[in-house]
Amino acid sequence: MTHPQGQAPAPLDKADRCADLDHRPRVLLGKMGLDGHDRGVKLIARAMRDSGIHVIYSGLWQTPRSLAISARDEDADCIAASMMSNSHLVLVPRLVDECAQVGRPDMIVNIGGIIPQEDVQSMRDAGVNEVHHTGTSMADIVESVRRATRRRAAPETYEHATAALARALSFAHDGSWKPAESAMRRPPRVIGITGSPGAGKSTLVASLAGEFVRRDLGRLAVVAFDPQSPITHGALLGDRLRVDFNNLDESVFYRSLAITGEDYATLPLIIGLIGAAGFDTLLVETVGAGQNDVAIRQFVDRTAVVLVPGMGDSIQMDKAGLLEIGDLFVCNKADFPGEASLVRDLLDISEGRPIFETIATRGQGVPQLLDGLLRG
Ligand code: B12
Ligand SMILES: Nc1nc2c(ncn2[C@@H]2O[C@H](COP(=O)(O)OP(=O)(O)OP(=O)(O)O)[C@@H](O)[C@H]2O)c(=O)[nH]1
Ligand SMILES: [Mg+2]
Repeated sequence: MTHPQGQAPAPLDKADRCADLDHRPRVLLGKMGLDGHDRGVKLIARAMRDSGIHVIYSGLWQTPRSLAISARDEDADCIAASMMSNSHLVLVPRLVDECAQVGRPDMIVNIGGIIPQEDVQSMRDAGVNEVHHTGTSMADIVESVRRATRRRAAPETYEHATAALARALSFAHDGSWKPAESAMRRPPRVIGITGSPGAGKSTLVASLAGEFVRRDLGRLAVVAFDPQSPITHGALLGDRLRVDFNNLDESVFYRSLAITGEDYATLPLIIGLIGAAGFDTLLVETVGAGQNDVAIRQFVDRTAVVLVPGMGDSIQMDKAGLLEIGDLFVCNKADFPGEASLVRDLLDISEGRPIFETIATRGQGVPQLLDGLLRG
């Protein structure tokens, strides 16, 4: 069928519109149910990022439960759920309910999209904070996030241990609180996953997490870093999108964080809090790395460097930096041409360090990679 194009509101210029708030807002932007209309959320995500907000985009086809778990673990100030498929009357009350079930009865839920006027009251009655309609201006959307960004309660306010951990991580990462040494413990295994932007780190982590849970190898946590804008301090945290939380449910704790450059200064606190919460293994995904980005090495026990075919010739392999810090190498996107020559070049410089070939999108080679990561 042919649709008329929906009107997209004018974009906002890049400016930090949140510097005066109690803390930098974190918004979980997601879509539930079988709703493929993602044009609006993409525009909203960009407008939020360009206004100094940290946006965690959890992707399409979420269940109310997976969205609630994501909002709790990401310690979102609010969930911004975009509803375009006429399923709001069923899914939105379930979302509010699930937030309470997973330990965050106070989570603010804002919705927008195709919500008929006559349904607005029942959405409010279900516990929804704000209802927005098509044509809402980007400035109004940013305002709705500002209204939702209230003074944060202390971690111990939450009875649910994971909700408390998620809040403690927020405080530790933004520097407003430093946990006591006695409140921290390093998990037995801390593994860094680094490599150039788009190499497939998050897809690999998602696939590794699935394999880890299938094998019942203990409690796994993931911390994934994405860049923060030097202009607005906003960030689009898109690593979580690769993980299927509809399936993994609560079996993996996953937290996205924004940093400027390679400033991992808060990582020791984050590692310590996650270990103290009883996690055995922590995977840390770095921001997309360049040749010089080697800082992660000092925080983790082992580092996997993810490479993809077609990035250069064998001279690149001899350059100092990123390739030196790998305890093992992953040649991901092994379905791309040039894979054999990448492996050959890596063999020349690997000095016995293992090389794994993977196709992360299909889970191919991932069981072997997990074995390799756990062996160290
Ligand atoms: C473009 C469009 C499509 C595109 C989608 C492209 C894409 N990747 O998104 C295509 C052609 C693929 C499509 C397909 C379908 N569509 Co369509 N589509 C539209 C259309 C014309 C515009 C949507 C749009 O992009 N608007 C522009 C963006 C920027 O606006 P927005 O998404 O509404 O978001 C704004 C606000 O709503 C608000 N907002 C949204 N969410 C949130 C959340 C929060 C927290 C806040 C604060 C604000 C907020 O802020 C945004 C900025 O203003 C609408 C009609 C309309 N005028 O809305 C129909 C419409 C949404 N589609 C509809 C239908 C039925 C379908 C199909 C089922 C049609 C079919 N039979 O094939 C399929 C289903 C696809 C799927 N997999 O889900 C219906 C939905 C009916 C309903 N809900 O009752 C609509 C309303 C058309 C109609 N009048 O019948 N569609
Ligand atoms: N063909 C192919 N595509 C892949 C593979 N692994 C990942 N991708 C795709 O590559 C793109 C980037 O994947 P991500 O996992 O987000 O990469 P990333 O390294 O985490 O990216 P940043 O976090 O932005 O640095 C996505 O479109 C993935 O679907 C693979 O093995 N083969
Ligand atoms: Mg990533």
